[in-house]
Amino acid sequence: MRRLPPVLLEDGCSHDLVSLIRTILAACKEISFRVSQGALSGVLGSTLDENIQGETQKKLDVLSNQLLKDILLESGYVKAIASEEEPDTVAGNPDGQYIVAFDPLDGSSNIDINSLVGTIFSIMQVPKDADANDPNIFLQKGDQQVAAGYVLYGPSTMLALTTGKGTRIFTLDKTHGSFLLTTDFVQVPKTTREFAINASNQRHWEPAMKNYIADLLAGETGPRGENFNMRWIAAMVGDVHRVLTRGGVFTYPADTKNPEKPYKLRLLYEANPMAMLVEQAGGVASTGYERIMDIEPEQIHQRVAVILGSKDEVETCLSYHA
Ligand code: AFP
Repeated sequence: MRRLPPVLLEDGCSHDLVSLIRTILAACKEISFRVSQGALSGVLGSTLDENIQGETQKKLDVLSNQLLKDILLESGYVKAIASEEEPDTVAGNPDGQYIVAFDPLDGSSNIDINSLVGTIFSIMQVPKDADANDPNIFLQKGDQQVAAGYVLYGPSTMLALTTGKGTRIFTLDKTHGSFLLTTDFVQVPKTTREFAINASNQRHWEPAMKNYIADLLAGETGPRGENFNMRWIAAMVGDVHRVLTRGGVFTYPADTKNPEKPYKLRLLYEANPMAMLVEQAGGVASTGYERIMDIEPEQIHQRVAVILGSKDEVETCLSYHA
């Protein structure tokens, strides 16, 4: 089986980009080990702190953030980082040409129940003379990402990665510590009969999403004339991995539960990298009203509605929003 570095070099990625991706993966291997040790490594449970999103930080959130932050800032490739767990961007090497936005441990409510969690990352490029202390260097459209991926810490540790030449899946061979290519050029099936949404928010959704989901739930006796299956992992990495593997629609739509926070998922380090992975695999990623990777970000922790997955089904969902 082929290892990650030669695959990326054959795709025309620069040595620096390949080294940067390997740097991220070095931290992810350590996170994978800590996650698999669970209670034995003393990392389960919460800290007493909240992050910038007002969410209680889990010990593993803090640890994963520190591992990624330290290794990236010391690597020399990175001008600055933005993380879900950091209120502000953090400057690295002023001569670095890459910036990295990441969610160090997505799905943290799953940590203590030994369920799926993962790391999501987005890599962008900046001019050499850009100011490492200027947070505005992160305000780039998703289309400007040079690479995006996630590492899923499940029964096996898997990497989904794109550098703009398709989406590939690698599996961590824990005996050698290498990510080996296990699925080349992933293709999300165009059609599906599976969807993922947190249905407990139903009464707070916009009418378009209420109507769409009601028609799916009506099954073969409803307007769609087919039965649909529902799944919810409560970790976007797990749900998107299922979509990449066997198709489906994943959505975290707008809701009115908290009028100050109509969206849940973060644009720079959740929606954009997942949108790139899904589009590169032939799927669609939208807010319901616009393509996610067309959004001009205004803030590093900005949130958006997300509807992504199998092309035909996402387009059907979008037709309810038209
Ligand atoms: P964290 O990034 O705080 O771990 O949250 C995970 C997440 O943003 C996303 O991965 C899930 O799809 C979603 O939250 C789950 O939300 P619910 O709490 O509504 O199930």
